[in-house]
This record gives sequence, C-alpha cells and structure tokens, in this order.
Amino acid sequence: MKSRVFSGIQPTGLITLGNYLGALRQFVDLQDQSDAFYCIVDMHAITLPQDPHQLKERIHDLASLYLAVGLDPQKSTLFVQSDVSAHSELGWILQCVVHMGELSRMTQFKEKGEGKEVVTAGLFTYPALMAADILLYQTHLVPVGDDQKQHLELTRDLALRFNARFGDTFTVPDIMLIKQGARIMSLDDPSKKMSKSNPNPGSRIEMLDPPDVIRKKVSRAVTDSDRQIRFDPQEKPAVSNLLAIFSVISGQSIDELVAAYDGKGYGDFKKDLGEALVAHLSPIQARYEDIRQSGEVERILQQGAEKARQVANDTLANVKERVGLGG
Ligand code: AQP
Repeated sequence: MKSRVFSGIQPTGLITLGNYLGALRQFVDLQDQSDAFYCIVDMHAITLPQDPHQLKERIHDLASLYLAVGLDPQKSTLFVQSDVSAHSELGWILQCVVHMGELSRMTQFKEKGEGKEVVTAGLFTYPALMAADILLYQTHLVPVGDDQKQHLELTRDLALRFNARFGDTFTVPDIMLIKQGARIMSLDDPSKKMSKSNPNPGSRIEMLDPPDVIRKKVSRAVTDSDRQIRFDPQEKPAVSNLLAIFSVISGQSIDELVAAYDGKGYGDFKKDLGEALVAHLSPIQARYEDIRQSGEVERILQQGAEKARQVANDTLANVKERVGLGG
C-alpha cells in the first residue's frame, strides 16, 4: 500500500519562494510514490483578517499554482479545506483534547499575535485545526517547512493522546523536512523567515514576480559586512541564505557555488542568482497563465473535495463513535 501524504498552504498571499522550496516542491516529488492529499487551508487563513473577495481569488490563484508547479490531479487529490466540513468538526473535537498550556507554547501564535491589538481565539487554537487536517487522512508523512515542526510535534502528541484514551484511531504522522530549503529567510532581514504576508514585498520573491522584479529584489537583498561569499549561517546569515536558494534552484552544491564565486564580488553572484531564478520560475509562470485560462480549476477542486470527503468522513465517523458523540 502506498503511504499517505498530506500537506496544505494558506491562501494568505501570493506564495513565496520559501513556500515553494520548503513545501510545494516536495509535494510534486512525492505524488508519484504516495497517495497524496494537498489542501488549500482557507480556514487557517481567516485566523487573521482577510478581505473576502481577495480571499476567494487567492484560493483560485493558489490552486492554479499547485497545478503550474506540476501537481497532477490524476495523481494527487487537490481540494479546499472549507469544502470538507469534517475538518471543522474534528478541529473542534481536538480543541477538547489539546491543553491550553500546549497551545500557549506555540511560537507561531506568539509571532503572529505580536503587536496586534486583538488576537482571535482561532489564531490560538489553529494547531488543533491543523492536527485535524492531518489526522483525518490517516497521514503517514507531512512535507512542510521548518516553521511547522512544532505544530507537527503537537499533532503527533494529540494523536497518541487520543489513541491512548479512546483506542487506536489515528495514524501517528511523521514530518518530512528537506535538508536544503526548509527555512528560507527574508531578503531584507535574514533573521526572519520569508513570509507571504510580510508587509514589505522586497522581503520575498513571489512565484509570479516578473523577471525584472526578481532581478531587482535579488540585487537589493541585504548582504553581510565583508565581501566574501561563503556559507556560514551564524556569521553570514544573509549570504548563506542566498547561497542556499541558489543551490536548490541551480542543482549545484553550496561548495561548488562557493568555489565558483571565490574572489568575485556580491554583484556577479546576485546577477547570476537573479538569472537562475528567472530561468526556473518563467516556465511555471507560463503554465500558470495557461491553467487560469483553461477554466479547469473549479472542476478539479470539486472532484478533489469529493474524494477527500470520503476519506475524511470515514475517520470522523469513527472518531465520533469512539468519543460517544451523535444520536
Ligand atoms: N520561509 C520559508 N522557508 C521554507 N518553508 C516555508 N514555509 C513557509 N515559509 C517558509 C512552508 O510553506 C508551507 C505553507 O505555509 P503556510 O501558508 O501554511 O503558512 P506559513 O508557514 O505561515 O507561511 P507564510 O508564507 O509565512 O504565510 P503567512 O505569511 O500567511 O504566515 C508550510 O509547509 C511552511 O512550513
């Protein structure tokens, strides 16, 4: 039997090179050898304020990008979280399993809530909904970026706790982190991860940035004080981040890149990185435009939701039975 893979991305903005290198690229690699479910987690998006019209568009944009990077609806199940109501139902049940103390320790809640006048209860309980997303599909493997590690550990704890209390119900999932690219940092501040909702667009490369914008963003990316190109995330976090991006995009190892730019300045290095990114992203962007014009996205998402519902509803029925819910 193929192993079950589940992951999701929030439609909170145009997805970044960080989302792509940390997560989406792995989605494509895994679809041949596994039974993969990839979700657009729109209910997670509303834990922070969203413009309703824009949210709808972003869901559609993200689905088109899933297809443009190579996800194949014949191989993977692609769907929108809110189209499968079992996510909300299991999310609630898991809110009644998770402890307040566990949720309070989540660093993403602290980061996303920082400086906000009002923080919703949804932002606080987000990890319970994320656990529900994963556990509904009896998932073996979850490909995500490094920032989701803590949420994944909590998901595992909740599965084990539920199984111990109510009997074997959930598969306990493993996290899948890639070696290079699991944490891409902001171009303007290498101490922060690259994020699609960062207010400064110069902090990130978006998957649909036109070539000139990509070149400009790379040329303006902060670098470290001396002019040496070497990989040292502690002492030279900015250049190390650019080297990591360059390595994954070009397929060259970091050592090869360091040797190639020995004695050269940041100018040449950034120029070549910009061109490598343009070459990598241009075909994805061309496919994205074709997909949007094809009018196929809605149908693919509906079919995906139907398939997802069958699996999710089976798990939910079992959970309700075990907990003693329902008439
Ligand atoms: N900088 C990153 N480097 C590597 N992987 C990353 N991911 C996010 N940022 C990086 C991975 O992308 C997947 C989807 O993330 P998400 O949309 O569910 O939420 P997020 O982790 O909060 O991503 P963003 O871009 O920072 O979104 P906003 O700005 O809305 O909060 C996940 O697998 C994540 O690890």
